[in-house]
Amino acid sequence: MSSNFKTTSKFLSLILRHEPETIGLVLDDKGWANIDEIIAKSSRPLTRKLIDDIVRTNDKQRFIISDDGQRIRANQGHSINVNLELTPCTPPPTLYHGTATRFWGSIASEGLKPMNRNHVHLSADIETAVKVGSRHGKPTILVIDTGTMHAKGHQFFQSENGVWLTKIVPIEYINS
Ligand code: HQG
Repeated sequence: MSSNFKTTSKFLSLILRHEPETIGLVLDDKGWANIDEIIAKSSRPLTRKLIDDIVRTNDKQRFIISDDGQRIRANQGHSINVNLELTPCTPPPTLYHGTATRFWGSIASEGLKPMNRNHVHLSADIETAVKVGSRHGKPTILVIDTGTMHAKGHQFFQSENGVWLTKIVPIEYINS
């Protein structure tokens, strides 16, 4: 991936998940932004082709373009409040959460919280969880008893790009 690709992808994550106001953009209540408006307001050299190429080739399929081709939104990871219209679904019996060892003390006392995002993010496989945890430091993998959580009434969602989401994970469902 070229560095222009990477920095533009990060820029799209920033404006579509966290701070649209940095370029004077307003997302609708479902998180969509008009692509021509992004291109017009961005101070970066953005083109429609570059955006299309990033959406198509993004390693984690972070973004999606609307059926009419005019709008774009992030599939997950928001800190701003958007309605992604996610449908509750049944998770596999076990999911994984990759975090850093330095967070364990706090997690052990209060469970997993969404922190700055709207959901706690869970991975279907250990390899992905290691990558997620490594972003924060020395990784540690928490094994989540999602089967029991779901049976006890906790809701789970799967984003368009396959990330599992839930509001919180109380400590009794976490095995380290
Ligand atoms: C930790 C990436 C202390 C939590 C990834 C995590 C993911 C606590 C950090 C997505 C805590 C938040 C999300 C508590 C949770 N005390 N620390 N009670 N509860 N934490 O980045 O899950 O590349 O907001 O363990 O692939 O690391 O951006 O969440 O370490 O899917 O597309 O607080 O971001 O996707 O960190 O990552 P984050 P995350 P993208």
